[in-house]
Amino acid sequence: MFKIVLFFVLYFSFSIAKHEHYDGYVVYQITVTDKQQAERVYTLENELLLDVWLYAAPTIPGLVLVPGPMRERFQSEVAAIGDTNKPVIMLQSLLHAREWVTLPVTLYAIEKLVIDITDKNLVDNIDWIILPIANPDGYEFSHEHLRFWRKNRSTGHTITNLCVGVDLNRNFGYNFGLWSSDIACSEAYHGKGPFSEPESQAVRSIVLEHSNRLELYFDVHSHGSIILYGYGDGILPPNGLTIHLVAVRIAQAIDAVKWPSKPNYSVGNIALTFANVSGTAMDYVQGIGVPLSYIHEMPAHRNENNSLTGTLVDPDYIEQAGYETWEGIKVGARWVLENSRRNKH
Ligand SMILES: *[C@@H]1O[C@H](CO)[C@@H](O)[C@H](O)[C@H]1NC(C)=O
Ligand SMILES: *[C@@H]1O[C@H](CO)[C@@H](O)[C@H](O)[C@H]1NC(C)=O
Ligand SMILES: *[C@@H]1O[C@H](CO)[C@@H](O)[C@H](O)[C@H]1NC(C)=O
Ligand SMILES: CC(=O)N[C@H]1CO[C@H](CO)[C@@H](O)[C@@H]1O
Ligand SMILES: [Zn+2]
Repeated sequence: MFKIVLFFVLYFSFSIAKHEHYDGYVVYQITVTDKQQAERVYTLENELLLDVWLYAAPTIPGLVLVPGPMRERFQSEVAAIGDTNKPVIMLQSLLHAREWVTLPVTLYAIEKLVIDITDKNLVDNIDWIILPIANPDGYEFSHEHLRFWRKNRSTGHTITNLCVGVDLNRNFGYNFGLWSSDIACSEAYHGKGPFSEPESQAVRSIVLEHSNRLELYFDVHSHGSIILYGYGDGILPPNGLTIHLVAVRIAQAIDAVKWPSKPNYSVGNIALTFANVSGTAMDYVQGIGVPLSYIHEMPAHRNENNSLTGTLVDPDYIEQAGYETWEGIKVGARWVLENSRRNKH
């Protein structure tokens, strides 16, 4: 019957108040083959209180926003042909609040998947999950108060609330607490326990919901011009060679279009390149069996080596940041299409 595609998931569950309305909403792309099917979408619009962004016609796929509680009914109405076999790729930015230059990367990807589609096979054959602001309260705080705020804004870690916030990229349940700080005032404070924070819980639930199809997890940070992979204790996953190879290809694709003033990307295991780390989202996702999981560190602002000023954003670089990183993401996506676990049987 219909061909529906999970287009993107609006995980606004921890967004600021005016967006709470969209908690759990999902946007589906619908392809219809005849007029009757197109009319069926009209009737579903009223039955299920759908918000139709774009009506489907036999020549044009439609876009439909489905409220969370209606997802199951919507899927059973139209999803009999629905494709739940596609690989999933997840892109994420702003887990660390101050790393503003990571946002253009995910927004540019959305642009290339929804508006300015030049690689249709990546749209048609992959389900993309994009979480542009993984740490919304910290991000807002870095705009309103302290530009270099990194953590989330959770309280209750000290008696007087002198120090606020947990480093979300130390709060995930992999090697939790081994090489992070238990001091609330530290920038690398890991929180009261693994997944103590709603933001890391939200990422976990997205990842677990799609774990059997999730092939590539790409967590964008700033800065360092480096693509990092697990594990944070220096032990390589069994497919470490593949993880490294795909990262090199992604890096080379970005290098080919980067600004000449920026260094080439490098690639490596995070512990061997920097230091042992624990509780990263990357390691957690790798650890549940997702084949490719990366931290992608964007180039430093004006090649600054300082960990704070390197995260600043040159307005001229914003579009380039999105463009060049998408060149790399596409390479990863194509690799997934050719090698996903689904193709192996
Ligand atoms: C990093 O973790 C590995 C594995 O647990 C351990 O052997 C090594 O000593 C650690 N390195 C540091 C600097 O703590
Ligand atoms: C950067 O990478 C390109 C291609 O990957 C290579 O040709 C070039 O020599 C590299 N530059 C440096 C400085 O290593
Ligand atoms: C950052 O460090 C690199 C390597 O040491 C050096 O080449 C570069 O000039 C430094 N950048 C700045 C802005 O100092
Ligand atoms: C997303 C989320 O849970 N944000 C919380 C961060 O911490 C502040 C302060 O405790 C809460 O008000 C937010 O709800
Ligand atoms: Zn970061």
